[in-house]
This record gives sequence, C-alpha cells and structure tokens, in this order.
Amino acid sequence: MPAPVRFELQATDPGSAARTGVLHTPHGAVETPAFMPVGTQATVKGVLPELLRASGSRMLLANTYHLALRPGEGVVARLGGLHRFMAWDGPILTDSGGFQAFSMSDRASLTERGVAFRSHLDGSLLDLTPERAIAIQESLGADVAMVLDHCPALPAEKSAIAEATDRTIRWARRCKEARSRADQAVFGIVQGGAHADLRRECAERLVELGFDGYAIGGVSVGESPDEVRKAMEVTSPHLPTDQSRYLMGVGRPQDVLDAIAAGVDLFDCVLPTRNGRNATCLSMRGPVRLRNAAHKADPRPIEEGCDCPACSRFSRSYLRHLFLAGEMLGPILASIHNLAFLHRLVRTAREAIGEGRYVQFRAEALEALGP
Ligand code: PRF
Ligand code: ZN
Repeated sequence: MPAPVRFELQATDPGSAARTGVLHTPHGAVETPAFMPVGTQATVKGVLPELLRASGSRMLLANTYHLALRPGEGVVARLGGLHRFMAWDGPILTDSGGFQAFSMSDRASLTERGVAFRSHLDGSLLDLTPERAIAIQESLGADVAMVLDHCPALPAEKSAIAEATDRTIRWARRCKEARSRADQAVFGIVQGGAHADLRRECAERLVELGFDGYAIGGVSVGESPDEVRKAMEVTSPHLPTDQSRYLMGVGRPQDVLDAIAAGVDLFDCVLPTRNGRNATCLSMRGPVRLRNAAHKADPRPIEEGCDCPACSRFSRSYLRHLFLAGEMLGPILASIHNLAFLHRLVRTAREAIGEGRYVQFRAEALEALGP
C-alpha cells in the first residue's frame, strides 16, 4: 500500500535546523516550508480558489467541527468530497476539532471518551470521539487528517498539562486504529505545553505509534513568544527528519521565521485573512493599518514591490476608502495581500535555506519586521 503522503527532504541549513522539502499528496506536491491559509467553512473567507492559487497558496486547511455541524460531512461526501465541494483541486488538511474544545470551551465538555460539543449554531450535540473525528475527516476526504488531541489552556499546572498530554497519546492510538482510508494521511499532534520532558515523551510515543507526519500543537494559546519558541525547539529534535512537521495555528511572521529555524515545514493561521478583514496589512516594515488617517491620500501600495492584485493596482488611499465605506472589496483585497505576503516570506525563506544562508536571512527579516 503506497503511503498517502510522502515527505521528501531537500536541503538543510548549516546554521540552524531549517530545511526545505516537498510534501507529496494525492492532490499534488507542496514545496516546504509552506503556509496553509485557513478555510474553516470550506472557504478561505472572501478569496476565490484561483486567487488563492495566484497569491501562492498550495495547500489549505479546513475544520472538522464546523463542517460536521454545517453542512454535515454526509452532504460534502455526496457532493464528491471537500475538494470538489469547494472547488479547490490542491491538497487540503482538516483539523480534528480538538482545538475547538479549547477555543470554544464554554460549549465543550471533555472526558476520556472524547469531546461533547453543544453546537454554536442550534445547540444540538456533536459527540466528537477520536473514532468519530477520523470518520468525519474520512467523509470530508482531505489529503491529511489530524488526530483528536487535548490542547490544554495555558497557564496550567504541570500535572494538568501532563494529563492532557497522556490523553492526547491515548486518543492518537484510537485514531490510528479507527482509520480506514489508504488515500488519506493522518498526522499525530504533540502536546506538552512548555515542558521539555512532556513534549519529548509525547513526541516519542506518537512516533512509536507511527503517523504520516507530526504536528506541534498547544502553542500560541496565551504564552509569550519566548515560550512558543521553546515549545518548538524542544519538540522538533524528537520528530523524524524524514517526515513533515506542522506547527498548528502560528502565522505571525516573526514566529514563522523562528519555527522555520527550528525545523518546521508547515503552518496555518487565520492571521492573514482575519487581520485583512480588520484592515491590518502585513509588510516587511511592520503592519500597515489602512484605517489610519495617515493613509487618507497616500498614493503608495500596501507594500512596494508586492505583485499581488491589491498592490499592483490600488493605492492605500483607495483601500482605506473601501474600508471606511464598508465596501466588501476592502477586506477581500487586504486578505489577498496578506496571503501573498506570507507566501512570499516562506518562499524567500526556502530560497535562503537552499543557499545555506537562513540565519542571516532571518536576522535581517526580523530586524525589518520589528518586534
Ligand atoms: N490542536 C489542534 N489544532 C490546533 C492547535 C492544537 O493544539 C492549535 C494550537 N496552536 C491550533 N490549532 N488540533
Ligand atoms: Zn500586496
């Protein structure tokens, strides 16, 4: 049986743990490091598939919890699976719903069996066990499914984090036993907070179980940037070098550069699209806030030299006007620019790794981006 996904390692950086590679999936290959835009509801908000592709997107993320509630995984399956349903023929990864137990904790109750959600739509019950999380993701039909994990809220006592980590390992085993599709990869998720020993144990136990790739979960849930860096640095040495590593929910440019230095290949985050909808644009000179009065008659593009559809034709003045007038083109263009920016950042990082100069590249980029 051929592996559903295969990670091909290409270059490693001499001065850091950064690496480049290619993730081969049933829907095509993705050069890594790569950033995955978030399409929670089977749409990257406001951006047509062809514009996603043109902005540099190669692989998207969608969410089990949201799609199971609406329209239901059965509907998606009847319409030919997630790729056909959302008209995206590139690779897709679905998150398991484990994170929603954290982010919607007021609607979720977690036991050894799984997570019981009260729907945010109509109050109905979604009983998300590890087995059900895999079954839903198999119906959705993404290239990569994620195990159900327990992401603890931080700060927390070490004993509580250890308990969540052990549960994550037990659930990962159940997910592995539940899987039945040979054409869908399943990635394990490492938890453990900022504790090096818990992260290490979790990584080792998941690797013993054997997954098609590994994610670092439980970061960027209220800790400092230093703690985020530590969690990555203590986890990635315990993951196999010949499989992909995915840092979940991280998209701040500075954090992405740190994670690449620690050997991470894949990222996802709502930041580019959420910030775009709020008129905050990414640039190599720090954020550009389009609502700012300074841009009232500013003829410059969001970022000089950016070839995205927003920057190649429109001024900051015009974009600011769209936001102030409540026009929907504003959030659309700002989202597209932010995606193009992050894809360009990881692509230039990839080039720097290939040429063995990632340390210098990262230092210069961090200097330009600011804190
Ligand atoms: N687990 C899952 N999805 C996630 C996370 C996690 O810990 C995070 C944390 N940064 C984002 N998305 N399943
Ligand atoms: Zn742009």
